Amino acid sequence: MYQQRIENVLKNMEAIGLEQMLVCDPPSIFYLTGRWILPNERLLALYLNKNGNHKLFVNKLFTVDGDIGMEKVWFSDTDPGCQIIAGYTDHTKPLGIDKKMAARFLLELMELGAGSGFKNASECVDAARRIKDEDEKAKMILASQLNDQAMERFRGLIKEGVTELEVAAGMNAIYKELGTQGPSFGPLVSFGANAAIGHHKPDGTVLKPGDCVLFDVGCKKNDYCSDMTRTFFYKSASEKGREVYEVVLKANMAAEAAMKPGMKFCEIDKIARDIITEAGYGPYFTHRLGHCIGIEVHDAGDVSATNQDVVKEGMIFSCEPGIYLPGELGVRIEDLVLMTKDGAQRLNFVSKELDIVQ
Ligand SMILES: [Mn+2]
Repeated sequence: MYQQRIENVLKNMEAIGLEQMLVCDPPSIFYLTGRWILPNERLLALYLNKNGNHKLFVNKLFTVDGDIGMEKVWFSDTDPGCQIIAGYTDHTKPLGIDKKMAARFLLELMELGAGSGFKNASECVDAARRIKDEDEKAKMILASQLNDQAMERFRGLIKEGVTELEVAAGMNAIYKELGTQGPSFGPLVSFGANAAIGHHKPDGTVLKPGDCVLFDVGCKKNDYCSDMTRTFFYKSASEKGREVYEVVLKANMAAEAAMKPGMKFCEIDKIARDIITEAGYGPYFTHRLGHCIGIEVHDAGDVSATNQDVVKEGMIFSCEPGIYLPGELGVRIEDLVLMTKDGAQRLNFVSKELDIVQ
């Protein structure tokens, strides 16, 4: 287990009056123990207690290699898992529960009186995960370096007559050649009007001269994710396409340049959104500016108009403004940034200048 990370979570629990909690989210359990366990529908829970008596409750069907610095409590498919957990929890104190605990397990724990009350405590873990330690920063930087190399090669897949599916197949092969664990999502490639459709999945659409080509791509390396978007044009770019591109680029760069610890996430979103709105495209920027990222491509926490949380050193999140003109084109430009005391340290270095591939 990672002692410092667990201590950070315990500190966050203390701040909301909790001495014990159950973590069920597999990425959070990986974050705290270094072990990936994917239980599907079965019960899996990491019990954290202020007194240091942490335990991992896990079905015997799964493998948890080696000493993880805490007791592993094994049960079988026919054992009463929730009763076993309730045999360890302090029934006189509130019990924190995370977002991934299935309702059927929580209801049973409530019936068993496993805590004096039950509290959503996801944020205790999520807030810790948002601030990367040195090991995580190094892994995130490497994943983005590989993603930069991948993007340079994806550009070379833009050729006369290709389909989105063919390009996507090429992208998967490139991620493999670069020694990654594969894409962290998608990967997404959209031609022309498809780029205006949120999360369009690659299909048989054939590339045409004048199309925009939007790549929203990321890979996993050492279990950490990268995520970047670049939008190219093929053969030519219409006047509208160029104008939209320049507005999105300005919004992306202005937000990145302004980021400082101590700001609120919503203030960063506003910088980018105001530029797009002033250019007359406000209604066509249809999503939040960004999201936190780490073990998951969308970690909890986002750069949005409603998030009042304060940006802190060590956070890594995306800056990805976009403009989507239905039936016509879509442009998005996305980097990951690491927040340092001096501002945003960009993790992606692929050129953002308008690039018309011939
Ligand atoms: Mn993203």
